Amino acid sequence: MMTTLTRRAAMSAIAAVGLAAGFAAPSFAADLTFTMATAGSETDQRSVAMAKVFAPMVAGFADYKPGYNATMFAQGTELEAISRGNLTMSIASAQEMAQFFPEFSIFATGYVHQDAAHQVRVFNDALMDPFKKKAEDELGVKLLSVMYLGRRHVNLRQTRDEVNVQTPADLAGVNLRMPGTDAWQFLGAALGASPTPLAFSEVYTALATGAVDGQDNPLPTVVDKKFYEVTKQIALTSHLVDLNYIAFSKEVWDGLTAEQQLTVQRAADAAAAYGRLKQLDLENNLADFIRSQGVEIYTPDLAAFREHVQAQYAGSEVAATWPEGVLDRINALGN
Ligand code: KDO
Repeated sequence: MMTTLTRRAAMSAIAAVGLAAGFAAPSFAADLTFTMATAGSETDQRSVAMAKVFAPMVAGFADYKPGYNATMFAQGTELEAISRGNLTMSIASAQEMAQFFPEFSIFATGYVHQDAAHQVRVFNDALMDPFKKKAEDELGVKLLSVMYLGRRHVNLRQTRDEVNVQTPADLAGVNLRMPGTDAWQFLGAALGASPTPLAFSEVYTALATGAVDGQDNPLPTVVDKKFYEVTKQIALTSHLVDLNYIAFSKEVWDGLTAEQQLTVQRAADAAAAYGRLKQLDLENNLADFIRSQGVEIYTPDLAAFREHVQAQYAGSEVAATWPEGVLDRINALGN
């Protein structure tokens, strides 16, 4: 089999001959195409990181073909698509992984991860090895790196005069859109709200029409998707320091040379690091803009939320799926 370098050299030689003979130069085509599906927009920092950092790093042997806004695969179906060989990569959530392996819900549990650095320590710790191995062996999905989505907060249509969110009791009867998996719905209920499953692509319209009272996402997403146009308040609950995995087809991975695998791994880590910094920067600097759009932002009783949410998980069916000792190990990696 021709190596990439010799193939490139051969292509250049063909191009030179073609040019000398007066033909147009054939365009260089990469050996592979990495398709990547996400529900996120093109301007979401995770998408930007993949396009600006990951794609150029693998360009020597692979074309990167992203599909944004769930246009390539519906939100939540990407992992199955990878598993079936119909997709190379996705920006996958722990909640989606939990659909296949319920124990992944531990990484989707309220008030477990403390910040972006904690997420990275957890992902790179040996505690993740059995999770990663199971995903590879049983789903054919390799988790390359961890991306930072951010601190999720409660973002409502109602003004603060109508609903003043101080404790979970204040969310009683609030119809809160959450993404459509069990792990998400459990979290919504644990917050004290009435969770409603809905695809990300439908959230703006649902808020605009009043089909839901609110949604939860980090501040950069509120701005990227213009949710501030159709909401009136954000209670900074920080109930989930949310992450995504750069999920990659194990089958495609196994077909790569060792050198290509190293490049893909480095490209994923570099993209995750770039996206993390960009997202943190946005997260720290968007509050004023959101306020200027007429949305009130305030901090509720965080201790009340943390206590209530943790109490809902303790002894639950969700927590029963967590391997012995893993929560302690995650906590030990905290600050
Ligand atoms: C969402 O649907 O609210 C969510 O934020 C869930 C995340 O896991 C992630 O899938 C994200 O959407 C999409 O990438 C769009 O930002």
